Amino acid sequence: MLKVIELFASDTPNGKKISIMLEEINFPYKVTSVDLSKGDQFKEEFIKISPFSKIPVIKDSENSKNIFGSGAILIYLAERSQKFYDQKNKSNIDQWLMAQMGLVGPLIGQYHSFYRFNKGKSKYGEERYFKITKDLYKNLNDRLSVSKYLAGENYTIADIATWPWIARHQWHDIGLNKYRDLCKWYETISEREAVIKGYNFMGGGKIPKP
Ligand SMILES: N[C@@H](CCC(=O)N[C@@H](CS)C(=O)NCC(=O)O)C(=O)O
Repeated sequence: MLKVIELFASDTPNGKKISIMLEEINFPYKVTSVDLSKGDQFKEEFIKISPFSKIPVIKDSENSKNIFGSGAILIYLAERSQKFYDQKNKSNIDQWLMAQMGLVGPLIGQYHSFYRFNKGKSKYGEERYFKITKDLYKNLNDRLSVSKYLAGENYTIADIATWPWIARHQWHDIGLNKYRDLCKWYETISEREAVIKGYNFMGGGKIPKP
């Protein structure tokens, strides 16, 4: 019987990546909420396990390990469960996972900051990140027009990392429906039981339809 993994998170795309993964691999876990609006991430105790003051973090007491950073956590859990990270396809999965870490997450995150949370403060910022986000939708759509999932024929941690960002599509005012293959991928993943459960890990509700 596996020991319970503690997930420190907030109800954000980076948090949901890990709850979805934990549901997918069926590992027992409990969620400790980190309230970013109250500054919990800057508390001394939290910085000990998350040096950049970011969620998500996991504590795996079975292996006496704390891991910060969603990419590292996904790889760790995939290796631990032997799921969604086929070593024969590793370099492909890594490429798409790192593209999420370096591009999809941080850039769409900036778009949220300018367009969703600080509308009217910077026309330049809103326009810049709107264009970048639209380009990312196109890049992902192009990839998914020739590949069922991001790293090939199978669902992997690259999809688990990317999907929660597209699940914020209603904030983006781009129109997910206009991107046929991205939309199909989004809907296929949205139907997975683990995704439905993991998405709602902090009571955030139902997955938004395209
Ligand atoms: N590269 C990190 C990024 C994590 C991240 O940006 N987390 C955000 C929430 S989605 C956060 O904790 N923000 C708190 C802050 O910036 O103060 C990862 O993939 O885990």
